[in-house]
This record gives sequence, C-alpha cells and structure tokens, in this order.
Amino acid sequence: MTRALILGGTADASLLAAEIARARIDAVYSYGGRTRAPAGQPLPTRIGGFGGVSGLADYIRREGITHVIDATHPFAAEMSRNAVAACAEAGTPLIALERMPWDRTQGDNWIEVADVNAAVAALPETPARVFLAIGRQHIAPFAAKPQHSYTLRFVDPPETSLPFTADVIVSRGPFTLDGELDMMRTRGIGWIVARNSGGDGARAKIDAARTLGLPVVMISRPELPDRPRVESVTEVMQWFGHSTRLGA
Ligand code: 3Y8
Ligand code: NAP
Repeated sequence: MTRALILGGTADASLLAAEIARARIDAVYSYGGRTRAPAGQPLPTRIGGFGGVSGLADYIRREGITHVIDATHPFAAEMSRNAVAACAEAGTPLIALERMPWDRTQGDNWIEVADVNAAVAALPETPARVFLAIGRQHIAPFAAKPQHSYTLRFVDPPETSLPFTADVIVSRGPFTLDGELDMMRTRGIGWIVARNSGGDGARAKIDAARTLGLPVVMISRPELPDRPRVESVTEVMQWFGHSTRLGA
C-alpha cells in the first residue's frame, strides 16, 4: 500500500501535493517550519525538523512511508542530503522533484559566485544601492560592506535586529515583472544579489534586472548527492505508478 512523504516548501511541492490528493494517494506533506504561516496543503501536514538522518529514517519506518519525494528548494541542501542517507538506511525509494537552474541569456549581466561570502566580495567598494533577494538566513556576511544601502526581502517581518541597517520588504512571492521593475526603479537599485533557485516564483527579479541593465551577483546551487531526479509532477506520478507496481 503506497504511503508517500513529500519534503515540501516550494511552489512545485504544492503542485505535487494537489496532484497526489486528486489521485487519492495516501501522503504526508512536510514543512521545515521556516515561516510563520506556510501555505495550506490538501494533505495531512507536519511542520519542523525530523532530527537529522536517524530522525528521518525512524519517521519513515514508524509512519510506514513507502515513497519519499524531495521537493525542497535547490538550496535546502542539508534536507536533501539527509533524505538520500535516510532513504538508503530505510531502503525506501526516493525521487527529487527539482527545477532547472536559470540560464544566463542575451542581455543578462551576471557575476556568478559559489556562495554568500563570494557574493559579498563581488560587490563594489564604492557605496551602492543593493537588493539582497536571498531571504533572511544568510545575510550576516554582508555586514562586511556596510557602505552599501541594502534592501532585503523576507517572508515574515524580522524578529531580531538586523546585522546592518537595511530596508526590509515583507513578501512571500511569487513575484511579477512589473512589481520587480517598480520596486527597483522606486528604490534606485543598482545591484541585485540572488540565488539560482530556478523556477518561476522568483525569476521576475532576474528579468527585471536584465530590462534595467543591472548587474546580478548570482549564487550557484550547492552540490547535492546523486539521486533520481525529475522536473515535473507528471514524472513523479509516473514514478509512483512504476515503483508501486514493482514495490507491490
Ligand atoms: C517555508 C512556504 C508558493 C511557494 C513560494 C519557489 C518560489 C516564492 C523564491 C526573492 C527570493 C528565498 C526564500 C524564496 C522563493 C517561492 C516559494 C520561494 C526566495 C516559502 C515557504 C517557506 C519558505 C522558506 C524561505 C527561506 C528563504 C527562502 C524567501 C510558505 C514562502 C529568498 C529563497 O524567513 C525565513 O527563514 C525564510 C527562509 C528558506 C531563504 C532564506 O534563507 O531566508 N524560502 N519560502 C518552507 C518550510 O518551512 O519548509 O511559507 O508557504 C516558499 C517559497 N519560497 O507557495 O508559491 O517555489 O521557490 N523563498 C531564494 O530563492 O533565495 C525569495 O525574494 O526574490
Ligand atoms: P536546509 O538548510 O536544507 O535544512 C535544515 C534542516 O531543516 C533539515 O536538516 C531539517 O531538519 C529541516 N528541514 C528542512 N526542510 C524541511 C522539510 N521540508 N520538512 C521537515 N524538515 C525540514 O533547509 P532550508 O534551506 O532552511 O529550507 C527549509 C525549507 O524552506 C524547506 O522546506 C525548503 O524547501 C524551503 N525553502 C527553502 C529555500 C532556500 O532558499 N533554502 C527557498 C524556498 C523554500 P532535521 O535535520 O531536524 O530533520
């Protein structure tokens, strides 16, 4: 009997949850608990960590999970690594639902960097107006360049004081091209720092930067362990059909 665990937290994970609910497959949706009011799902939902690899393996066994779908964000590297290790330990089929990275296209002015520290180094020394579109968890290193005027964007209002003076926009996306153009023009943004998340939910700022001819410091994705990977909900549903048939 199929019982799926969706490691969620992205727009694609929400699309998958809707399809799984429509197919009446027994499943649980899981959030990490990063936001105050995550979007509701049409499936039983759990919120919070499992307690590392062993905690996830125990959860899989205890809950009788037969299939795990890692539909987390490409930068949720620890969750993805834990899922590979826990599913190997529990002998449970795992598939990743992961969108392709954005490709640089004609007119893009990208400075591609490996991580946040390299992103800080890529910013100019002379004061600039910088839009940090990388969320809340990884902004501290930018305190090394306090000469800039920063605009941040969070899902929830900041609960603690910021490591540097900054304007904060509170919005959970997905974002529109017009909205991004208006925000960047109004605020006189000269630089954007982004992660190569891929997908449509956050791509508008990249298109807006191209339209305005602004440089984008683009943080590449972390390396993830090998695991079966698809890009569409349809392929996940086919995988269910396939492995369900084999798995009885
Ligand atoms: C809690 C679930 C939907 C899903 C929306 C997608 C699109 C908008 C792009 C910018 C970039 C950023 C951030 C972002 C995107 C979608 C999607 C996506 C980037 C929610 C959500 C959760 C989170 C966690 C949150 C992180 C933060 C990252 C903001 C829900 C809305 C910057 C990633 O305050 C915090 O601690 C926020 C933490 C992880 C990165 C960070 O380090 O701060 N996402 N985002 C999930 C959980 O608890 O398991 O609240 O409903 C989901 C979405 N975030 O319903 O359409 O699918 O990717 N999320 C990045 O790309 O760099 C925003 O502002 O332009
Ligand atoms: P992370 O750094 O890879 O994970 C850190 C720990 O958080 C994990 O080891 C796990 O704790 C817990 N966790 C993460 N995702 C979880 C989930 N879906 N269900 C249960 N526990 C989870 O993760 P992150 O980058 O903070 O992302 C957290 C969530 O936000 C994920 O659901 C992700 O899809 C979503 N999200 C992240 C980003 C981003 O930029 N990182 C963007 C959009 C959405 P234990 O070890 O205790 O199990």
